[in-house]
Amino acid sequence: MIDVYTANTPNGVKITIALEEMGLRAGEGYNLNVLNLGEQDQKKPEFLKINPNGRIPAIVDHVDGKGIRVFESGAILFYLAEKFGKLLPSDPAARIDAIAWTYFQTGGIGPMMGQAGFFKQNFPDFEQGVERFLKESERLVSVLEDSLQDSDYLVGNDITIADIMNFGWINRGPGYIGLDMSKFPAVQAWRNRMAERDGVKRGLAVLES
Ligand SMILES: N[C@@H](CCC(=O)N[C@@H](CS)C(=O)NCC(=O)O)C(=O)O
Repeated sequence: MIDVYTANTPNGVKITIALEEMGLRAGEGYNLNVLNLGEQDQKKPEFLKINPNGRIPAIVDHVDGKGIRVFESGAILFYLAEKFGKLLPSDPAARIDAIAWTYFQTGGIGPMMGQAGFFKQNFPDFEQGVERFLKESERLVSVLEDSLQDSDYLVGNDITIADIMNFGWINRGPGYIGLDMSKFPAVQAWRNRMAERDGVKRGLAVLES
């Protein structure tokens, strides 16, 4: 069994979506532990042993009597993809492309949308701050838009970890930061394509109750 530590957030949903897409089920293939971020569960000493950075998501995989801890959503999805041989293409060029789009999300879309939302909510009068992160978020979404012109998913026509990484943010981020998505029809179509998948639906639903 894999112990999953997560919450219903843009980063948190990636793990349950990936596991459900890989055919695992909450309570069968993995144990779901939902942390209360408001109560600061993620900063408690027992959780810091799993993720020293004090953030969700994280997992512990139990293999041969040993616990393998993995933190950072990109690393977790890469670990699961390698373990189960799913959601990462074997072709070398496609494989590294999926990993590159994974880094693109953790280094770009996530932090930029996160900061845009933070400034908008907490310092709405600090126009330069709001504008800077909103503009950069928009630019990053336009990169996705260009890349989705000729394919159903970010790397060809099959879902990979790259889609799950970016979906976590594109599903909710624009609403959070007030980004007009009408300029990005290919991203919207891809988001809808993702949202219609059974594994994605289940991965979101297990965190909604
Ligand atoms: N780069 C990290 C980001 C993780 C992250 O920011 N998690 C947020 C929830 S979406 C969190 O734990 N926030 C609570 C906190 O910062 O204390 C990843 O991709 O796993």
